[in-house]
Amino acid sequence: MRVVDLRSDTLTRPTPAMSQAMAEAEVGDDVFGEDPTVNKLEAMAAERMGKETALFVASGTMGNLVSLLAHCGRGEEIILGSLSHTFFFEQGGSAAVGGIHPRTVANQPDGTLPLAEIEAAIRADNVHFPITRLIVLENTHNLCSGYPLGIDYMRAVGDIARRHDLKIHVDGARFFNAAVALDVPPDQLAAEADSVSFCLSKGLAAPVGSVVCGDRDFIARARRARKVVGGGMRQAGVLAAAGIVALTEMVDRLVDDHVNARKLAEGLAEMPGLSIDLSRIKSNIVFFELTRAGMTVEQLVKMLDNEGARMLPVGVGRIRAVTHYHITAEDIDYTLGVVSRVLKY
Ligand code: TLP
Repeated sequence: MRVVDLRSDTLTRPTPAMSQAMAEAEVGDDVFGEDPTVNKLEAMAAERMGKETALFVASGTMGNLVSLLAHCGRGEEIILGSLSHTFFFEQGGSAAVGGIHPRTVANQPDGTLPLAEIEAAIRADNVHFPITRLIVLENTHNLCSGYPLGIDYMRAVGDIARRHDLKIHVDGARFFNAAVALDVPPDQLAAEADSVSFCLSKGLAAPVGSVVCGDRDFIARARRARKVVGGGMRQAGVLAAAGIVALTEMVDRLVDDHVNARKLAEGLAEMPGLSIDLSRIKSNIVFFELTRAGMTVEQLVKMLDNEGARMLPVGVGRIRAVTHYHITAEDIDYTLGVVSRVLKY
């Protein structure tokens, strides 16, 4: 049976060019700093983000964890969104591993944290309080429909951070989706961030890996943190080789994923029993709600699955579909056919 799998862009498999680059990669021991392919990927990533240097890590979760460990000490506090991946989906790793205290601010539907609330969350100098060190933003924002945070918003947060001597970390798992959606160069979008972590293994289709970018001192601390969490990889050039292809060949095509997401959303909007706000479709993530009585989200997802269209139930009454490299415009037509058939049962 034909299966169109929209559960996540993490499902992407390496392209033929990636497989070839991996097979032919020149490698060395990266813990010794001697893997030329890792070094090349890190240099390319830093250049794209307009940062001094970079660090190749195993995953987005590891990228965020080592960044937080590099920015903060035990008992220090980060301000982050109540719906952020770092708060929601990373096992509270920065608290569990680093003793870093999370202070959440409610995300707005567009993924932002209200500026006044960020400011209000910053601790005064008082013996009772933890010390605020870092603001964590997410771009694009996964649980907020893949919304991109724009340059103006970044500048406003940058201004707060400067005034209070705080750092900014961006969980940019889908940072290139944000840059493409906003049509801005990634380095400009990253300009206010002290560190940005982006994933090679989501829409960019590499099999493994993320890259953390920042200044040399920060990356030196992140490198130590990576080692203590067991992320010192050896001949990691076989993975970095795919990452280089991802950065070279897979960024510009993200626009196709955004077009397909919109096409899917417009089709779903026509169907009775579903509710979707089309104004919220900005990148490759589509959230919609089931409004039809007598059917649960889990039942709907199961029926879709049986008919060859896979999506993910996320939160109460919500379903997520994510477009990516393996999803064509024709797959969207097929998916819409499946949804409409299933809803008629
Ligand atoms: N997100 C995954 C799941 O964990 C939910 C997905 O399918 O979307 N930051 C953001 C914004 C993410 O969306 C993810 C993964 C991560 C970090 C973590 O990346 P990995 O899975 O590489 O550790």
